[in-house]
Amino acid sequence: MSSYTHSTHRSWNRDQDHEYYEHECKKFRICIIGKAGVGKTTLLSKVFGINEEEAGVVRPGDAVRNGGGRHNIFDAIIDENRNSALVIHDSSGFETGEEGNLNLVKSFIEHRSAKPSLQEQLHCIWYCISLVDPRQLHDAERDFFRYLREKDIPLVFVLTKYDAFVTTKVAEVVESMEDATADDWKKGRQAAQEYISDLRSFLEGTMGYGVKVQEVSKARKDERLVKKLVAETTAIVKPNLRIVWYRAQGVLANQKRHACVDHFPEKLLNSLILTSSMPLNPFRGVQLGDFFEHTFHHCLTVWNLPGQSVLFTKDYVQQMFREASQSYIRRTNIAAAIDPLGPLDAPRYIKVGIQMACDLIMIFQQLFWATPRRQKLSFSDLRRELELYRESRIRETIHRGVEGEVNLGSAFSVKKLVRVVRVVVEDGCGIAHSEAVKNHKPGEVASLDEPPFAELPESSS
Ligand SMILES: Nc1nc2c(ncn2[C@@H]2O[C@H](COP(=O)(O)OP(=O)(O)OP(=O)(O)O)[C@@H](O)[C@H]2O)c(=O)[nH]1
Ligand SMILES: [Mg+2]
Repeated sequence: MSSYTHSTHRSWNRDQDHEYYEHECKKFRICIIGKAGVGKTTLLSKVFGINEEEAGVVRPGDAVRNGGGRHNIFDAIIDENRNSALVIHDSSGFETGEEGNLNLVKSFIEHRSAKPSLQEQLHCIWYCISLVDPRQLHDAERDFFRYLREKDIPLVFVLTKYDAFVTTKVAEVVESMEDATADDWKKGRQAAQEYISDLRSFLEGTMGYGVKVQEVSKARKDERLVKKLVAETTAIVKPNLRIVWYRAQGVLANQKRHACVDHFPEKLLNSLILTSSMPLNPFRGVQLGDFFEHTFHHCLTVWNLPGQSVLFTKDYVQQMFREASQSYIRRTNIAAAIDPLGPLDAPRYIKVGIQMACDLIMIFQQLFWATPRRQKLSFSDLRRELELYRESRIRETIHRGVEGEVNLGSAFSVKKLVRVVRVVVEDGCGIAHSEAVKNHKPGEVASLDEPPFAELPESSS
């Protein structure tokens, strides 16, 4: 065991962190509306890793019940273990012509709008319309859209089952689906897009120009559509809620990565600088351990991986992360306690701290990519990924990068250190990208649910 064990008993100050990352708001509150069977539950599980059957339901004025089951829109669906940054309100399916249902939704929206705190208000609405639903939009729904238009709540129209819709378009022109050529599929997609653009014009007519409309599907090949939905939603989420949204969404690693760097707690860097530069400070090693622990919690907060709240509470898990980052740190640690040089040598300790921070961000990203977000992270996944990281070229590159960037000119400025983390992490992503491309076999992405290259700048198309 390393010499850090003493610091693992120190408890992390939750309240402070909440204050820091979440301002007045700890959870993103989203409301999803749509007729029966349009795919609401499927979408929620894709984007947020939430399974309604497993999640807890909070009835107003009631305690948390386990096992969702039947619920109505007033119930708050919460699953701390899978996604600690999210509250869902699901309208549950209603049938065409059931005006009563939309009135219930309306009274729910009124009820939430009247809440005094940001935390209790609705932060976003996804209104789902199935592309393959023969049921047309009816008058009550159109009235409801006009009602939503007057509300100051970010709203996206989500057109579901795009995959099935394209298939029906292809089926309209071929004798049998087996005979469909690549060209037929292309035409099918074109026809689908034409229909969507008509629907968009209609919605623009009702809601005003600039209304957000995004088609999605549950098919793996259409993952980019779900990503677009997340990106579109980000664009309209109120700025003071963005960080909570970044935490809640389980689709875009780059949002989480940037949030992790841009919101790196200044307090932490300040104390790293301070303790490193005190001459003859016998506690530098301990303080490096604290720095690690707080950075670890910062990553946990932002990456918000499914299952982390159960898995990561164990001391030895943090220990495993430490070893993946700095299996050779003990020497530095001992040297830190006896080194008489003080400020002159401080960059070296700051370097170790910054390397740990960059490692953690890279490891969390790797865990995010490697475990499909609908699955909880398991202990064996974790062990495998940490092992991979430890042996990877990425760690080497990161450490070398920090060596090069941290010097007497940058080591004592919080701003400059954040910049170092940003530059080094982006370089590390470049390596991750090229390795992913190298190892990527077409049609074999199951183990890499989300190929990282899909969202790195080099491959944005
Ligand atoms: N082809 C296709 N099927 C989908 C898609 N999304 C959902 N489905 C299927 O549609 C059915 C209903 O999906 P759910 O997610 O349960 O729909 P829901 O809106 O939650 O339904 P209620 O809870 O009854 O209101 C399931 O069989 C899903 O597998 C999609 O994008 N494409
Ligand atoms: Mg459902």
